[in-house]
Amino acid sequence: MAEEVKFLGMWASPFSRRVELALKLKGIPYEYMEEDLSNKSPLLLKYNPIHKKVPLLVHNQKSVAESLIILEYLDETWETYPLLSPDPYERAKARFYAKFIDEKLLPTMSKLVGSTGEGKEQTIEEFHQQLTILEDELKGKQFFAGRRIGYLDIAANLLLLFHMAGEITGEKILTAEKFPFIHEWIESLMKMDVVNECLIPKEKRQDWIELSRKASKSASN
Ligand SMILES: N[C@@H](CCC(=O)N[C@@H](CS)C(=O)NCC(=O)O)C(=O)O
Repeated sequence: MAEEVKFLGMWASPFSRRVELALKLKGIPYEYMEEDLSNKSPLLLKYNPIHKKVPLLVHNQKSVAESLIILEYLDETWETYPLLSPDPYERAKARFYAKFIDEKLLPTMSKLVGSTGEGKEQTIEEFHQQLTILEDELKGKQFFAGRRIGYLDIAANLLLLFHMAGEITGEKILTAEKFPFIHEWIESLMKMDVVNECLIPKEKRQDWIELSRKASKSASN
């Protein structure tokens, strides 16, 4: 049976970009459907009635939600370009840090995007402590997964996007002096065509920064 893969995403969504990168690395043919999150499609509401969020994968009419779960599903379903190591301990570590990124780093990052003045220094300090954990994990390696990018490198795309935002706003918090390994990791990723194809398009980056600021403000209200 021919595989039918639909991927519902949204251009500014970092979680959608994770799925896009995994699909491309694995060479899986798919149909991309851009969602308007202010007017969600019947397909999204039907297949993701619990969260109603993107990204969403619909594989032969079966839906899978949540970006990290989608990455694992893709890896278990398609053998091409394995994202997770065959070693159980390496897999456990990759999952642990991906969870750390979503549960700890992301809220700090969102706080930083929306914050000015009071409390910002403290948030930067918190962010630096969290980055140090990832810096240590990356020490001595080109990528989190070793010599090529894998599951955790894809999950850590939030760092890449944060760095990209800093290049535009001039606010450089993630510096090469403080975080040489993360910086080198970013530089290596930015040299890869497939990664660049899965970033926010250049002409939309200013809009994306505005959207992120609005989202972080409404989350903190
Ligand atoms: N934990 C989810 C987060 C997904 C998420 O927050 N998606 C946002 C776009 S970036 C969304 O669809 N928001 C729509 C809404 O909240 O109604 C994942 O990893 O996929």
